[in-house]
Amino acid sequence: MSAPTLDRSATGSPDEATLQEQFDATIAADRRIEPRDWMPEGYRKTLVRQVAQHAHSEIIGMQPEGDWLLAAPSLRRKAVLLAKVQDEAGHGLYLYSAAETLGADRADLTDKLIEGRQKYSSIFNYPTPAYADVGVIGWLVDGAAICNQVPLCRSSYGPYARAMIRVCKEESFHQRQGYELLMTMMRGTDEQRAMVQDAVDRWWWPSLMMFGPPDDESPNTAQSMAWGIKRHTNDELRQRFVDMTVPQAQALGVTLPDPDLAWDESSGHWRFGAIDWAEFARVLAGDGPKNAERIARRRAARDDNAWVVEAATAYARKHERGAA
Ligand code: BYC
Repeated sequence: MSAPTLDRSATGSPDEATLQEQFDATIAADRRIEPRDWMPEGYRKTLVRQVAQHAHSEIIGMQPEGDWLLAAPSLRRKAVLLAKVQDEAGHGLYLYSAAETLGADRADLTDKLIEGRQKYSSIFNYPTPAYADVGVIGWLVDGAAICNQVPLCRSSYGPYARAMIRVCKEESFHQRQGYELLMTMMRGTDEQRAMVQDAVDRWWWPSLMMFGPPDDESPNTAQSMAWGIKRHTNDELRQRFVDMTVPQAQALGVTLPDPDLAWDESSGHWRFGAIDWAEFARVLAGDGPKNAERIARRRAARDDNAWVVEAATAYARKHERGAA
């Protein structure tokens, strides 16, 4: 449901205090803020930060799996992977469009990403040396993304929440294709099983880091939850992911690389070991295994394809003039 539209006719423009009151009432009633509505500058900035970072993650996230497009082991696997990687491009496009409804400019956001002034998810700075990585990304990375993004379908900003609905449907397909790929490999040879286990060992901890810093070190969570942008804290979603994933690992027949992982009867949750937050900080600071390569490739894509943007812009202008 959208926010009540302000009546600006009787007394001219309402003052800032009235607008703030109206905004607070919309949030308190759990209704959506739409692009036409007044919003506090902090709310707009927080959304641009999160939505842009999310969009960048989708686009940069095409690279690790994209590396396997030319080496997929069969035509079927290639078609599935191609569809998945194309979906990620689509997610990036919806999200850049959502950011544009907040007044952001897409080319400017891309420049900020390339210049290191905006972030993208830490997870995409890890390498994909084996084909099993494609399956593990689908299972763990898309699985973590679903845990994080399903609640965002109820985010208070309308265009972001609506984009998330379609994104989550597609992520479910991604997660299943990954799990199915891994099940096939686990039914294969000893070498294939070893390849899956090695990929799980490499991706497990970075997947837990995707949810962001622990709650007591997350500067943005409290305000983002008060505004209804985020619906759960980082630690709540991380726990949900672990609880969901451990039985899947058991069904698959792989071991999660955490000696402290144990079922806690009293809380009804899986307890897990300490996350290496120093590694997370290093990756965020640009010092992960693949940071430089990911950004160099994104920069080359922007520069090499600038002529397409120029040609499309000139074509659109010509048609606008014709219509006028
Ligand atoms: N990586 O206060 P916090 C996909 C930053 S792609 C990097 O907790 P917040 C897929 C955070 O930005 C899906 N940075 O922040 C695609 C902040 O720094 P700034 C990606 C991280 O925003 C292709 C600082 O740390 N999903 O599914 O309240 C193939 C403090 O954090 C990370 C999304 O983007 C990280 N992991 O919460 C396959 C979800 N974590 O900005 C799959 C949308 C934290 O102040 N985003 N930081 O400089 C969110 O839900 C939230 O932004 C986060 C962080 C939970 C990630």
